[in-house]
Amino acid sequence: MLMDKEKFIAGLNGLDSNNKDVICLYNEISALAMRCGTAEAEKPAARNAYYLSMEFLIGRSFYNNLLELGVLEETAEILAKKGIDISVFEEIEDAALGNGGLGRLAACFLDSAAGLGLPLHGYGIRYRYGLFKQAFKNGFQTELPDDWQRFGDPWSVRREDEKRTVSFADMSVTAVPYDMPVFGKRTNRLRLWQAEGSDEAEKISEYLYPADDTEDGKILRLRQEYFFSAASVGELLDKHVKAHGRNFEAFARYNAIQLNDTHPVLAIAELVRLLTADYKVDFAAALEIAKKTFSYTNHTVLPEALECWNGDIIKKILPDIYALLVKIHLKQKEELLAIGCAEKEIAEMAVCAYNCFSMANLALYVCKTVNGVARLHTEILKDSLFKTAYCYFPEKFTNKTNGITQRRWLMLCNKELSALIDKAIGTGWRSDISELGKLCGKTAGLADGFAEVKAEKKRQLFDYIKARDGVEIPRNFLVYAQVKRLHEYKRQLMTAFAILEIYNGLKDGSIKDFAPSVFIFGAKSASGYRRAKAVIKFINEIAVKINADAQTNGLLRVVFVCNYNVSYAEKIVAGSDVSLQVSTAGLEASGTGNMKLMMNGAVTCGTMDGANIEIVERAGAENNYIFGATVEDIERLKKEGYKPLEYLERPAHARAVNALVDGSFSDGGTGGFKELYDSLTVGAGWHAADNYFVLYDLESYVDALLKINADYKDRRVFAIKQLENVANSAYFSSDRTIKEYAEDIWEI
Ligand code: 26V
Repeated sequence: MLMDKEKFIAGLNGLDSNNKDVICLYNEISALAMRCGTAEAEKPAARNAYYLSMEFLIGRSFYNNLLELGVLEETAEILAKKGIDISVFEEIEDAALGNGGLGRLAACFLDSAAGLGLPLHGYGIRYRYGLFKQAFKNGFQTELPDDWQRFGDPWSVRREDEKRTVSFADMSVTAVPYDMPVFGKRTNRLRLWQAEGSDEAEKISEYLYPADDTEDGKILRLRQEYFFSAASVGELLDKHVKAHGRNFEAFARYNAIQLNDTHPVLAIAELVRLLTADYKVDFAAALEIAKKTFSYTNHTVLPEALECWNGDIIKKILPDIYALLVKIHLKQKEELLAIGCAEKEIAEMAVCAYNCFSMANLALYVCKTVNGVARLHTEILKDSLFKTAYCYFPEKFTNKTNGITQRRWLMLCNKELSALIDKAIGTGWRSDISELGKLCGKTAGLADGFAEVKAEKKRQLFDYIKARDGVEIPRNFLVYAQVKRLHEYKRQLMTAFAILEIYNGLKDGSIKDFAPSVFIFGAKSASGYRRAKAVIKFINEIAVKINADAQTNGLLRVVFVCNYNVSYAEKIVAGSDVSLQVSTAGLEASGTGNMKLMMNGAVTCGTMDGANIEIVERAGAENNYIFGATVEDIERLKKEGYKPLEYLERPAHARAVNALVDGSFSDGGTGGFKELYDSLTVGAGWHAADNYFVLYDLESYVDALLKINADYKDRRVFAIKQLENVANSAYFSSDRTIKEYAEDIWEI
């Protein structure tokens, strides 16, 4: 028993709800669940895995925790008797301690591990303010602080007794742990550190991603990374000594540490520092222990995201770590020479080059395993980004295709589809997701039921959009959705051009028999990312114009929902028909939104990139819409010399792209639209024209969108395609991913 259910139900029945507002009820019910849910002590596991991550994008905990505890339905019933609709708690906002895919993946992993009964615990930072709240002012994104704790934080427990000190050259900081239980078959723990002690100290856990375009910003970022890495590793080592004495050889036998991207990589240096300085372990032996303990996951191939720290900055705030990094660097050089690496190869793999410390190279050198997050991505790591390291250490490399938790992304966000699945194949899939495959072969018979479910989820989504964003969408419109962070490589701008081409085609009559459709966007842009912000403004301008056009608005609408977050995503993935995954081939490491949409029965309209490839492989090319340049095409284009202007010769493209600069839309005098236009046509100091190949792929993109639109006319056939995606989505459950990590890497 995970929870004392009787106690919870009795407590809930006895709850006096009179004159209490939603926030008060939320806190009381959550606290009751915490008291009943954690009554059973965590079974200690001999060997544990730890997930070190700068981000945990948890979303709203209330419904998810009650679901995991097995009391969600009863809670809804009891509250209904008291005259309270359980959906009122939707006004409690998300804990958004992450930016996007990487942070949400961390949350899905914790959910899956607990669900499978595997001892995986999270370590991260308890930011005072999470990812900013997005507002639109005249179509421009503005950012507001996300004061997520204003609703209280009933799911966390502050552990005063387990606080620690993290030292920097110029200050000591107290790291106070806040524990969040992760419910499932076993209760695991997410431990988030809060920095305290002085105003300066508190700054460390104040903001997720403080701007790092200044030296002060960079130092703060480095402090954040070291702060949570050192607190976590220090605690693990203390616990080890308590349990096993100074038998450090055994450390890696009891602890597996997964580094979520390069952000926590300093944990490696910290472990070596503690072992050598506090316990007088010999340096080489300490490094060997680290080599057996750590594993590293890479989440992007974009060079601007691969962290390198300037040696002077490290030396200034972490002198001991600096000294150790130099030692590690020299040891690495010695080892590489010994196995016969050439100078050039050593330089490519070096922990330090020109006084810059590469966190990726440090991870590659020390970690037991290195993994990419989709098959193609891992291949790219091996062939390009980490080619030299792969050449010498091929045994380190492994692929772990991402996944998503079906509990939040199907059972919780789509009760209607879940019920349909129950009826068709029984409820076994709820505890063993591989049973979802039993839907294969039954999709034709379920098509009508599925179409009804989709219509209902769309109705709910459109109501929500109307209430939140004030945009009306007529019933039964075909829904194309592109929801993800805003980045040039994800090519929301290409979708904007495609919409303009369709709009122009509807107006001049060249596009006929168009099934009424809406394009839904959801995305936040980094606050200093000018081009991404210009894209948001551009799409908002397009939406205003198209939605107001009485000639076409019965056929085409556009909405950019404001403040897209986990809770909004839950509505959109359930209500969409088409999942737009149109990144430049080779650049999206995996994508996970693609999996959420697939599991809810959206067909993928996408490029051969990231996990799209595996999605299509499983759900069938005939049930999805793949278009555009492949990785090989892009390589060839780069070699041959890509000339984007040639593609602008097509009048439809020219008209759409010129809309940026011909006065059709206003960027409020910011120059943002001209900058986008120039980035496509002439390039900039740091890149060639159209370096994300928007113009190259635009034609085949529009064709794919129109093909989908035509196919949608046969609702039954289209519903079968959608169901084939649901039926083949089990592989993309994070339960599968976590099992692979547990077996191949963590050995838990
Ligand atoms: C970080 C940065 C920071 C500097 C500015 C440019 C830039 C661009 C991208 C990133 C991405 C950071 C890592 C990340 O979030 N990767 C995402 O990880 C997901 C989970 O593995 C994966 O599904 C997404 O494809 C990948 O983009």
